[in-house]
Amino acid sequence: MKILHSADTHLREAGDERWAALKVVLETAAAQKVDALVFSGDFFDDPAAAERLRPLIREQLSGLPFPVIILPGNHDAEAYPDGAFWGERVQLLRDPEQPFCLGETCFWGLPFREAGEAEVQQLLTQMAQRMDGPGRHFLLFHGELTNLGYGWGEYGRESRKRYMPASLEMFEAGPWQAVLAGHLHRKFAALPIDGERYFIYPGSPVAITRNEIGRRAVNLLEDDAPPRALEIETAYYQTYRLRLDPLRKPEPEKEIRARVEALGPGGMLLVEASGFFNGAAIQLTEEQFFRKLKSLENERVELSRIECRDIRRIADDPLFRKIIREIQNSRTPRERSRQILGRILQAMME
Ligand SMILES: [Mn+2]
Repeated sequence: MKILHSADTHLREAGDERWAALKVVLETAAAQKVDALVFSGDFFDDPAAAERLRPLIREQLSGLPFPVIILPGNHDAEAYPDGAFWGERVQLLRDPEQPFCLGETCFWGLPFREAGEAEVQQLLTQMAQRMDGPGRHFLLFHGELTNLGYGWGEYGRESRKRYMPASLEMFEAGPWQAVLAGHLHRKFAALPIDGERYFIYPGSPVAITRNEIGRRAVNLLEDDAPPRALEIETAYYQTYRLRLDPLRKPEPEKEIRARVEALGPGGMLLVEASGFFNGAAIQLTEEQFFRKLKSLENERVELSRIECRDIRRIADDPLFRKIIREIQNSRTPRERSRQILGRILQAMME
């Protein structure tokens, strides 16, 4: 049995980067010849998007060689009204008592609802009791794992509410083979429940906010092997700290270009620029340098922070020149001398 597991696509409209990510996930599932594709919540960003996209989703998910199993999450808990048709291969897990089974393997879903930790515990106990038959069971869950200690930002959300909180220990008692979870956007995370069983967050398959750094992945589960993060080519952010060296001519264009070239096709660079430059040497004021950095922004580059300072006031100070000579003569490694110099500059500027 081979399962591809994703979550948190947060679909809003056809044709955007999230829509493109859905297509990549479908192609990946087909290429991997999986037996089932699972989406553990927040397939849609909101019920209105689900209503709008239904005919297109039906088209996208038709003719697939595998079933698509969808669990409602906190964003799309109300997105699947009775009687709505999503396509003949789509299996909605809206009822915790009704699993979808492929032969001996059953997928059970705990659809999102407003519940505190005690209630989640109770729901899990009830679900565990239902899985008394033979065969393998998978639990689909959309909520936050309290053990991770992540803040609300990692879940890609705007409000600070808690969503179906549960601790890893709460999943120990059930007979499930694995917990296929959703809600954590940040990145792929496979946490051992005990022995060979895992609780897995695949991470969002496309960056939903700027908190989702790094290439996106889906979870590939095959028989008894541990879960595997399979990287996919979708839109994502990468951060880059551009640190200016006060002793060298700043070449932000060149450095940023090199970083962009190293990104995958969907990569967008978030640049945090800091450090010191000698404005007199490059004939730019602080404002002009700031504008020059801003002008490097394009559809793949964003200057998320600019903390660069002009040191022309002290660049010709005899004491400063002396310090530089000493550092240069001391054969201190470049990175270390840049740090030392940074501290000295900081003190002198103040
Ligand atoms: Mn989400």
